[in-house]
Amino acid sequence: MKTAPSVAFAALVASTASAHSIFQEVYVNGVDQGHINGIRVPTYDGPITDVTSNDLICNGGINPYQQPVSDVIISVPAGAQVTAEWHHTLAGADPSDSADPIDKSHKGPIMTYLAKIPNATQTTVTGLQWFKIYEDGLTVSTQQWAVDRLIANKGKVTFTIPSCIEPGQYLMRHELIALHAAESYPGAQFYMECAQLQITGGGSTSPPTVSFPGAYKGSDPGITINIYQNLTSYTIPGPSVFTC
Ligand SMILES: *[C@@H]1O[C@H](CO)[C@@H](O)[C@H](O)[C@H]1NC(C)=O
Ligand SMILES: *[C@@H]1O[C@H](CO)[C@@H](O)[C@H](O)[C@H]1NC(C)=O
Ligand SMILES: [Cu+2]
Repeated sequence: MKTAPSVAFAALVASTASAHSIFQEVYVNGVDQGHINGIRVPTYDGPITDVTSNDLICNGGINPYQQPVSDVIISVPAGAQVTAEWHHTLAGADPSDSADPIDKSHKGPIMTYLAKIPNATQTTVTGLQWFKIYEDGLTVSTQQWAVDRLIANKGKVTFTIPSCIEPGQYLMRHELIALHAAESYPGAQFYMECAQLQITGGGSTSPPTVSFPGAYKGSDPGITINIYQNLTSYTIPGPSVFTC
């Protein structure tokens, strides 16, 4: 039987209105850094939908941070493999929750950015210069999204810290965009948290950077999109991934 798309769409949005997610744990070369250690986590798992908001930088704001905000700075050798782990709520993994790590309706891309910062625990996050180190979008041949892979991997996403960047303190902005309601803007749901890193080793390369807010527009083809069709391409928002 055929259901009118608008009815199916409305039902989907209603049934998944609170099935959100929080990036809440970091692993460095496979070593667990501890639950919510070194990450600015909000208590509420809801999205940011305004690409011009300062809340798009490191969340917080309309989703207030869990207090006290972690003062841990995670040490990461340049070139290391970092794993980010997401769960539906701050309580962590819950195998009995069908929306953990995130509801399967929340299809979309996953990205990681870094920005140098004088002090990784400082409150101010405006004015930083960001570069993208990882992105995963849509596999067209299977119509599998990065979020489908995240769910299959029980909330974990692994990527590499570039080996040539300068040592120092950084924020790592790890982001998931859910596109289930993205047919018009605002509609896409931006989920992100920032981890506090001390990158060691490395080199002296300064990648080209973008600003948040600023890097995304509501009209970006990867932000305003109807995903309820067989897509022949998907353009991940933001700059291209920096490689050494
Ligand atoms: C870094 O920022 C935190 C939070 O504002 C502050 O407590 C700490 O003293 C700062 N560290 C340095 C070295 O300035
Ligand atoms: C996408 O294509 C597959 C295989 O041709 C088809 O079964 C499916 O119904 C299509 N989905 C949509 C949303 O058009
Ligand atoms: Cu949600």
